[in-house]
Amino acid sequence: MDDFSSTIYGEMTFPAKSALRAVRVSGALSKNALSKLFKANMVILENPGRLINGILLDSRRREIDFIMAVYFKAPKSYTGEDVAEFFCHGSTGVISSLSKSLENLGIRRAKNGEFSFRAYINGKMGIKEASKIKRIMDSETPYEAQLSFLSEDKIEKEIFNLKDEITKVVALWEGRLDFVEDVPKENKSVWIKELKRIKAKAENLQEMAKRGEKLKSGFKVALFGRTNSGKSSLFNNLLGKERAIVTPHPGTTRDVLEEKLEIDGLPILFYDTAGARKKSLKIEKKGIERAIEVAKKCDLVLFLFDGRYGIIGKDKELLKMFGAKRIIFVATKKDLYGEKRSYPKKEFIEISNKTYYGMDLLTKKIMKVAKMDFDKKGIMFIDGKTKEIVDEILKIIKESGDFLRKGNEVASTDLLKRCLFYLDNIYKSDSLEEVYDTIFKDFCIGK
Ligand SMILES: Nc1nc2c(ncn2[C@@H]2O[C@H](COP(=O)(O)OP(=O)(O)OP(=O)(O)O)[C@@H](O)[C@H]2O)c(=O)[nH]1
Ligand SMILES: [Mg+2]
Repeated sequence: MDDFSSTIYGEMTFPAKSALRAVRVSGALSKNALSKLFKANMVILENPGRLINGILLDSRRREIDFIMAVYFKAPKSYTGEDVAEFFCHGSTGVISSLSKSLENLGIRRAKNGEFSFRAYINGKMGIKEASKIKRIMDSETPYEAQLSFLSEDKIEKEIFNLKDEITKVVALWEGRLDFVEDVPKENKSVWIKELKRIKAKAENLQEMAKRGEKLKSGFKVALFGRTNSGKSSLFNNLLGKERAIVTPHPGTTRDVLEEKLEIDGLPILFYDTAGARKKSLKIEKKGIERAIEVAKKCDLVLFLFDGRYGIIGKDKELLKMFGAKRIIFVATKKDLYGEKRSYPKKEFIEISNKTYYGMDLLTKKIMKVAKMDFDKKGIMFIDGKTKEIVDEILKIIKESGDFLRKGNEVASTDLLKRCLFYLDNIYKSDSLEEVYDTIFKDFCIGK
């Protein structure tokens, strides 16, 4: 990764037949590339930053395509080096010809993220901006993209607040220690209270990061209930396709099915599970165990029951397993019983998989719960390094508390100072190799 003197090229667009494909070149030979491979009425090298119409040539100056090209003169370019960009017709033949010609000029293919890495080396972007770009590129839903854009500034602000809080407490404690050797017992609770304030802030940060991770993986919803309650039918209706097999026979679904949907810009994962019944076969039992296991891990359980019978016998047994988990009770087969039923103590939604009665309401309810988890204020995407630092800080705060309780205020203060050291290092760069591996390696070739 230390070969910064070579000129590199990479395709910026997706390599497929399309309206347009673009190739970027960066380094000292960019000018060569333009003067040898681009022909126009205007001298492109004398017009930096201007997109110019012309003709693409190959190494033997044969005409290949009508294209547009632009020249950026160092340091006023993305990478900080001389840059040439070629916007060609989206043809495999044209791009192959251009690649070959560039290689003939001694220009090599870029590695993933190498343009951005050079931009970083040349001071064109910091770690913070690079992390932001990485996150934006990784986002899969509009909501995620929006949050990715805000994330880095939010992390910086939160880290700053935490640092500020710790600095204040350290100053306070050091000041007190200058005056008294032994802290009186009655004052100890004040120290502990101060430490708890910091801990709450750090925990909040950790919590927001966890939500960020959850947003990446999706909000998980399990469809759970007895055999024949209509889980697979609802699963199919939610997805708008016949994904799961539906039959009138109890015990149709034997394993867990998973499908991702985007609703209101949020990724929602639905799990169809095997239903339980009184006399389950051996194979069904395995399925039911898996169903319980999956449902326990989900963020929300839709507990389905046949609306004609309500929550009975086995349902109650199954319900006990979920403890405090968020559950929406769903009475199915509304088309078969008409009158609104009421079952003791449980609030429930009535639906019909046949007439789609109640489907909108059910979706709204699911999204209401999901949105609570994905509230913008409470989410942050943090990278692995920051996550490790936050975890470490929480560990140190805990140790600092242990020392306080043992009456060793000096040791607790020293530990808190260590937290400050860690926080100072969040936006400090590691070795170039590490920076490349943690951020730029995942970028695409032309980025
Ligand atoms: N009339 C009516 N029939 C339904 C409704 N929902 C499901 N069914 C029928 O009930 C039977 C069982 O439906 P499934 O969706 O396979 O039920 P399940 O809960 O997945 O069953 P298992 O996979 O065996 O646990 C099928 O014959 C469905 O057509 C509904 O809302 N109304
Ligand atoms: Mg089923």
